[in-house]
Amino acid sequence: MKISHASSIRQLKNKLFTNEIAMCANARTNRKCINGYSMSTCKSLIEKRKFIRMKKLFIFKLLLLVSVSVHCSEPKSTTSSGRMDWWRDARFGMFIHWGLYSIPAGEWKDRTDYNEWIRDKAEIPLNTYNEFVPRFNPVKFNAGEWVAMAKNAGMKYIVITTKHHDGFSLFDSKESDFDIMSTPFKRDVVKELSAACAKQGITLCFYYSIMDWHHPDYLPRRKWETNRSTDGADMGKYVLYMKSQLKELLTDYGKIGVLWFDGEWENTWTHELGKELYAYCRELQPGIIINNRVDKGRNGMAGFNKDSTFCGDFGTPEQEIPSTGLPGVDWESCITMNNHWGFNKNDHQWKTSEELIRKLIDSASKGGNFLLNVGPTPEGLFPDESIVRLKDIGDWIKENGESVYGTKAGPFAKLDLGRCTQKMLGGNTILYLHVFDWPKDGILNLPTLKNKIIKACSLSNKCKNRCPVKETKQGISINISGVVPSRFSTVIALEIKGKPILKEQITKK
Ligand code: H79
Repeated sequence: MKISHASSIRQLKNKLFTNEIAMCANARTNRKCINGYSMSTCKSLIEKRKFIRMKKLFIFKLLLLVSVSVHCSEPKSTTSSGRMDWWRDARFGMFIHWGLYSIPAGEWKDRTDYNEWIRDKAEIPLNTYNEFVPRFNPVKFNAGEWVAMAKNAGMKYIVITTKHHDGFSLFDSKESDFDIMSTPFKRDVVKELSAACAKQGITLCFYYSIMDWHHPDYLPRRKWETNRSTDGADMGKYVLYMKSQLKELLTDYGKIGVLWFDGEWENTWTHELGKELYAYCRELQPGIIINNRVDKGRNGMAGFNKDSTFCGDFGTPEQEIPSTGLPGVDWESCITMNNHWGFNKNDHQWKTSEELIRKLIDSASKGGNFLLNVGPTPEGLFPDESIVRLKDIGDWIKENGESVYGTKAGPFAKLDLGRCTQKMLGGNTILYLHVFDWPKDGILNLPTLKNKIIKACSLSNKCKNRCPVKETKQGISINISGVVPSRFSTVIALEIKGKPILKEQITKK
């Protein structure tokens, strides 16, 4: 898919539009037509122009369709289109799981461990689940505050659940009454988030579930849902419904960064449907990035199937960071802060700030993105535990962000000291050494590099003091005994000349 098609269309549209307005204004007000043409010549010129415009737009649209349908994934080596660039540089985003399921907060009858799957797991009949609609009134919701918390944590994009498996639309959808406008809240929270994101420079992205436990045409029903009739249910009609909703989402909310599909694994969803949906969304927003769950190319929770015939721009490991990354493809690990995506008031098993920061580093060191989840309360607030962790991550990012943003996977297979990310700067490379285990003797040991070493310093004091570096046959040793460790993870920046060339691969675990 070439981005130039889209911009050419836009340019062409603008040009014709401006000309036409000028001519029409003259014709309508019966003033003299431009360039001294008579009124009839002017009117026929307008008609002619309209025809040319339609013809050109048709050809461009056709080209666009062809190129979109041919390429339904973005190989990692592609640098020309630039479509993935912002996302590759961003490295860190916020997932938000919010909907009707936030109201029971994980509790139903005698159990307290439910989540956004509560309707299915607790086998709640549709009519009973619908009773959450008049109870959804998150009066404390403030889009600006949510976006600011993501931004201050160093996140560059937000993925919000516009519709989860329960089928509830968190946005104002003309296609469904099972949406936020039917709740007492009656505010399009997605619209408010899109305005806040635009204001604060954060890229808004949409999660959208293919599986839908509410729409009458979606098939199959849940196994336990024996009294919900399937008479007349038509998956084809459901696909049209999805497309109409996606059209709303991709036309009324500005430029969207990523479409994050999910719930694609039931056998009513096929590769052909996935391919078509990918092309459809790219047609609506040519620059959009779409995850691999639009199609069937996902390998369970590992989130990636090597077969490149499947559509999708990136793999989606869920609740895990692949041990050696996913070589040759883009990927993003999505992880919860506790053990649930949607709000669960009894889940107190929070990962520590240090664990979360190290997961971000781990993902970046393997060339992947990190999408960290928040499950807001039914009142519209982030849980306090999430707020504390976001603040800690933000503090670490303020000092060490350059070791994450715009970096690539480090060159070493495995490092005893922790992790490594890298970035080219002019003709040099900065190797960011993330020290997870502080060496007792104050010496960081690295494998030998063929490159000339320029300097080593710590980001914790803004690289004001240099760390002495020694090169021996065994490798490189950096003396960090004078460095004051950072609170969660210390970063040593090692600058070398050129691209890193390893003398030997480290094999130790
Ligand atoms: O939105 C959150 C979860 O609700 C959702 N994905 C995250 C981002 C999610 N949906 N399902 N699951 C999590 C777990 C589903 C697992 C399974 Fe399967 C579905 C097991 C068998 C079918 C997917 C497909 C994993 C293996 C095959």
